[in-house]
Amino acid sequence: APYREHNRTSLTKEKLKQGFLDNLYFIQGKFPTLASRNDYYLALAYTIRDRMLHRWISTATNYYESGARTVCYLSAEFLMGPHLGNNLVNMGIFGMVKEVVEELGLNFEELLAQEEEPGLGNGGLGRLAACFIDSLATLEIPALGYGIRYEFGIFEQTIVDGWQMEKTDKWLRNGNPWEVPRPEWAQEVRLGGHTEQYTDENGRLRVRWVPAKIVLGIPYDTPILGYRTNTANTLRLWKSEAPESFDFEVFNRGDYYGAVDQKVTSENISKVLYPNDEQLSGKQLRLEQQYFFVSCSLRDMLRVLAIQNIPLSRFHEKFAVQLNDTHPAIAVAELMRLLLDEYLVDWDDAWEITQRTFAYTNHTLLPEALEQWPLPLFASVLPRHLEIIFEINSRFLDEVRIKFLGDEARLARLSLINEGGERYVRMAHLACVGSHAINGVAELHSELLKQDVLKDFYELWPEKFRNKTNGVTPRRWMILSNPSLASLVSDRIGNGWVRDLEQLRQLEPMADDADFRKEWWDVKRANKVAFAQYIFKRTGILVDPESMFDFQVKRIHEYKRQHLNVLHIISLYRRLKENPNLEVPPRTFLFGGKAAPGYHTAKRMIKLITSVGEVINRDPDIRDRIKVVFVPNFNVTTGQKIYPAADLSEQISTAGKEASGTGNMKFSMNGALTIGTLDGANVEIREEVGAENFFLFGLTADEVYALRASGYHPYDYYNTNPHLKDVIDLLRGGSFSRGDADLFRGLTDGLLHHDPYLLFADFQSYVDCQEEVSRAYLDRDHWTRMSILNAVRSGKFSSDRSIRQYCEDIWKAEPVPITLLG
Ligand code: 26Q
Repeated sequence: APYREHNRTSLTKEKLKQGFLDNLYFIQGKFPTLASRNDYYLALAYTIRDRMLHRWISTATNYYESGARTVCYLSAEFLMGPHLGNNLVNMGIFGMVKEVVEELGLNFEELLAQEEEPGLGNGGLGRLAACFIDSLATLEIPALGYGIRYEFGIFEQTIVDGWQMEKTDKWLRNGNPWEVPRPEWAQEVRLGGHTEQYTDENGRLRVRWVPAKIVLGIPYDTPILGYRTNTANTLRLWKSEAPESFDFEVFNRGDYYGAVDQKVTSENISKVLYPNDEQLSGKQLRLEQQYFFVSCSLRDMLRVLAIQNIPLSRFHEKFAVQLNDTHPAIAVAELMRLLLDEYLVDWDDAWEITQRTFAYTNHTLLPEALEQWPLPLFASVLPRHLEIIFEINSRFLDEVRIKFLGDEARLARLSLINEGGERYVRMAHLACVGSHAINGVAELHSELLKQDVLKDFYELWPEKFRNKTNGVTPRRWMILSNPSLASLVSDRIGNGWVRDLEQLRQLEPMADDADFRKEWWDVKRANKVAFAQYIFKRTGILVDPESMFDFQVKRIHEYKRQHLNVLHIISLYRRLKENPNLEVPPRTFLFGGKAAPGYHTAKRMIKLITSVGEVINRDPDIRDRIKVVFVPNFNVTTGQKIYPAADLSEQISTAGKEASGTGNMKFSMNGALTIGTLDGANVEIREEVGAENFFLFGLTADEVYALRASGYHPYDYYNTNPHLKDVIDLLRGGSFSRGDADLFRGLTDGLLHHDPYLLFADFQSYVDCQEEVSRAYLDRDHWTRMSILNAVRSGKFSSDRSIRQYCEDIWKAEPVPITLLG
């Protein structure tokens, strides 16, 4: 068995150490006295990568030979977080490698922290994709993640004078040891230009697309290990480049600078991740990005089909392609185009293959967030696709006409083209029509899709609609981030729970065991101490680990209602000032999250949080009782420190607005209690952990709907609720803006006169519920009991469960266990 003995693949401590020093010498070209921390990190990363390659190659060979059905997860975002620690956990060598590193006199934590996280996503949707590819590998499902290798990921956030500042994310500056470029599998992508009709040699009328430019997509592959399996799947991200030959043509015409210019334009396509909540219209580059990675990915699948000698007619049997939201929905038109124009397949056969290939996941309930592209822009980037979309639409509307005779309004609502004024292509409609399955990401969300956002499609094709409640990987979000909790659990029930999270329920009886509760509390306490040190280092604010750590971390958005949290904080502050004898436990309110750079209200919400914090944290009467902290730059890395240190998780979106949420699951798994509305997956978390272990407040989605229908008047709440009035008046008077009554005028006026997310309607219920939380925290035993029950009843929220359901119900994909070569 040559590979098992090999210096670069063996998992013995001695060989690991040898490999590490070899890599420092032969890859970094350094010896210990001159090596930087980054040299050591890279040497270590390569040592681990060496040991992954054998599994990766074995996996590829096994898949090739089995010809197995393959899941392709198409996503514009993969928010992976750092690879090193996760790979060590999944390979089962975390402890051994830590020892090796420490025996060499190095600081292991420091080396792990040296990795720049690949932040190739905005938030929930991108992180979900990352959890899903972890679970796919762990369940030994043949799968690839396809996406874009952005040169700049999500911006880095700093806070200056209480405001968010953005810095570009240069995650590749020190090199990326986890990826392997595969230039031999590059794909050409056409863009722009026009179409022409011609008659082929058989006398048939055909269409030719004459593009204005061609760019190259270079795949960069990253191995994705399963947890203690031999499987190493692939994340394949495309980087755009200028094709040599195309450059050359321009060069020949004597236009050297034009050629260089072309090169720059080509490279721009994969340059930067777009933030969500950005005004879309006119963002040609974003449409080009979407088409670029989709086209590369579909052509890559066709390449695999060809080398495996599988006929084109069986494309949908070989590949199950999941569309992560509408960002890759252009795939429907692109597969049609490839089949029709390049492989000369008939329309009906092409359409059948297409529909049987794709499935679509929706991630939003905000109608304004549904992607639509202005027709002129679409026509100029993808002229042939627009023709195909018109043809799909015309055939589709014929079908609707037969089913709903004479219902013209319905036709207009269902059409792939929004014709009300400016014309747009509706990407969600394209995804629905081109897919055999459509799913939401939590029970409530899937129901609301059927009743509301996609109602017309549901009435047309009820059989296409599914629910697949989101999940998160316990490998990153428990084992790696909260090792003390993980070993407390494994000490009692072994480690079967890591692959089968429902096993945590075996610990339910331990909630009544005082010794176990003490150990549980101590773990939480130690995590809080560590986080308090982190806060001090990052913000200079001292917080008391004895206080309740109350977190709201997520993208900053009005519908997520960080400002409702702030209104409660102001109300509590006011009550404590008025009545210093109030018995409330000390609490640290922590916020984290990025605002889209162009979303001005969200940026002002950050300023609101930091401004209220500044007043409270300085107030000598209050600062030992409550503190307000904004943790800068919330991302995967900081998340891994946050969830284990949380007592309370704020999930307070307006009911009916948050599709699922996944942070809510990470908190609960780590023993935080939730204060939340009946929104997204909160509903299911409450079902699982028990209503008595969950702090519920606020209107239900139905009540929200009814209130809006009957006319919502936020000003009436202000007038009739003196507590609310006091809070708003303090804000309006400048108490938290050093007398500047204008700083938050826009926010308060918006609430008083519009309040689209019903903060005022939920205010009193929220404040009352927070009082209940405070009372509960005073009873440490009872709180710990609830904390334990939250964690051990969160088995449903493993992404392994989600992926099993996708495999069974949508993808029809089965495990292929990997035998290692050699
Ligand atoms: C679209 C067009 C142009 C530029 C950017 C975008 C864009 C990018 C990202 C739009 C939306 C997103 C991200 C959405 C997202 O993260 N949604 C969240 O998905 C989670 C996983 O299902 C859910 O848990 C959250 O409820 C949902 O908000």
